[in-house]
Amino acid sequence: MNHTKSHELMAEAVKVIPGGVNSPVRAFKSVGAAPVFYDRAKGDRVWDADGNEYIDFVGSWGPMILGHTPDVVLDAVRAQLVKGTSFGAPTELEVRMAETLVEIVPSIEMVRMVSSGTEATMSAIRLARGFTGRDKFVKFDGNYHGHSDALLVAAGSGLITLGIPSTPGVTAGAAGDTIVLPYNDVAAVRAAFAAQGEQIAAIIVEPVSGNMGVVPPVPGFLEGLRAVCTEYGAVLIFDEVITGFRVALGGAQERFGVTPDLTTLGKIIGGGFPVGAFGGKRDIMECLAPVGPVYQAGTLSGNPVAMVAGLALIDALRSPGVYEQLERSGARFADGLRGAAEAAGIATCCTRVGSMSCMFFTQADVVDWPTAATSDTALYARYFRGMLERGFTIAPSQFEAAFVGLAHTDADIDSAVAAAADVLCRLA
Ligand code: KE4
Repeated sequence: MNHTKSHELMAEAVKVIPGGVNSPVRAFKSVGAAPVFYDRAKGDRVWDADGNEYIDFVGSWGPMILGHTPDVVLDAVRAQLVKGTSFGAPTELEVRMAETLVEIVPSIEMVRMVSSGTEATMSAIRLARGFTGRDKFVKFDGNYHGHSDALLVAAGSGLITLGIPSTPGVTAGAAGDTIVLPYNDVAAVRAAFAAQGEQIAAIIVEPVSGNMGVVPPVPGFLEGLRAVCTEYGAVLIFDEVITGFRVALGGAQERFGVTPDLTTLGKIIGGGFPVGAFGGKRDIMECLAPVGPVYQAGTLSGNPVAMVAGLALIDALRSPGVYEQLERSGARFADGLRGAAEAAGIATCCTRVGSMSCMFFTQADVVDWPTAATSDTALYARYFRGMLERGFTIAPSQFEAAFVGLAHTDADIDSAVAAAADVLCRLA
């Protein structure tokens, strides 16, 4: 493939943007390739600046569950653009979005819109601290909840991709109340609460980890977190920025039948526009200004363009059979890759929840960060480059998720599996 234009753009980009990218994982640092600059997309296809066509399994890191530029979203956005792109004042659209989230997400009785997942999780932690009057909170090794200071501790996604153990600029004071525990380890959570439970405001968890690769909750993990939070009066926060509307219409909390006190959302609910949300129990949410004393704000919060895009996308996801199709396509993709690796004699641990999946290049049973970390990232990098050259975009990191959406046909999935088989047998 010819990547001349992408290389030229990268040479210009690095002069004016740190690393040439506006988010580190886009730099392809861990996969030994020069980043590809995208030009356009439709359905499950993306085209780069050189006109190369790819079948896309990144999907903008999750939002493109309908595929790229779905007509229902484009039509809604076009109609809104001429009415106004931002008012800094309340609109009916925000009411309809809030009512939709309240109706669909089991834990949400009230919700506040923001403009990113980072804002959502940062605000949820502050709210939990304000509600309980406690300072400490629990997160899990390998979970990524955006880049606010207190959450950039033992975080996943770009930090583990780039091997950044801790981030300069995050002060001991900012991170000193963050308790990091092993994912899928309820005993460790119980021990931490036994020791200092009266100081712990919240547990925040990815109910299905998507930022150390895909790591499902082991049976009893989410239920255990729920029980401990109830016992100690701590706030259970499900960070469903990835899993929300992905693993079920009502997210992981619907799929696994465990209801948190607060939920954070992002990605899918914006239909590809900048959006985040945090919501939950009324008595907690009403601690937020202007009702209560916990301050949180945002110029573009509830942006009307993002609202119509998200409402159109969510409406499409409510059609009968959508999640059955996502389940089938997710399984077709993940099972196909697993079979290709087995045929090539390459040890992998393949994980999947619905239409999000990961192929870890390890023979370990991946259940947490230490087991995920046994993956051969150099081998993954060779696999990534092989797939890219064959016209398939997958996550430029072993420690991210692959996403299948409604635009992926069986034929496109099968062609990705065939390409993977060809790449993997050359890696063995
Ligand atoms: P944003 O601030 O990037 O919108 O959301 C932060 C966030 C919060 N919670 C979870 C579970 C998330 O996965 C994310 C962001 N996800 C990463 C990809 N794993 C975004 C990609 C990037 O950083 O460029």
